[in-house]
Amino acid sequence: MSGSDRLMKKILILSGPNLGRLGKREPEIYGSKTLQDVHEDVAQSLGSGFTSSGRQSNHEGELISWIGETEDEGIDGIIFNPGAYTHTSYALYDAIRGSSLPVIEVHISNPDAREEFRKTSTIAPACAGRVAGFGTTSYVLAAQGLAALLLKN
Ligand code: CA2
Repeated sequence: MSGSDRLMKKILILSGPNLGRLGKREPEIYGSKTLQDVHEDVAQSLGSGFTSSGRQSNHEGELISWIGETEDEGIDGIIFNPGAYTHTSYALYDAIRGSSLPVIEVHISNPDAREEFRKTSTIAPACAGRVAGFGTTSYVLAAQGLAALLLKN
């Protein structure tokens, strides 16, 4: 790792089940951008003091392992869209609680304006903040919020 790398704040963009199909199905709900497009939008929106990388998994255990490894990888904060695990996963809640990094919950749609089961987030109490309902721009807004938080601390 070079000296300048060490000065950069590292943001992980983490996405859960089915989000790898973004831009390919249900564009009326989730828009027409692919997850790769979204990762690039976030990277472009961040200032020069930040780097970002994106990962997606359909598997709860893999998401949990990745969250557990972030501190060792030198990551400073996480933007996390857990997909439908948002509404069911106490294991992801525990993983976020067990990490000392700030995690911002992000959603493309507004889960509170949809079906009843989407109104519960098991991870929300473990997160530093939440952005939802702005389409894929939610990821960019969450990155801006996280960047401000990281510069403050
Ligand atoms: O609005 C969000 O970002 C959600 O996290 C998306 C989840 C949903 O279960 C949450 O309630 C809200 C679903 C992601 C499914 O993504 C797809 C993308 C393209 C095609 C099909 C599914």
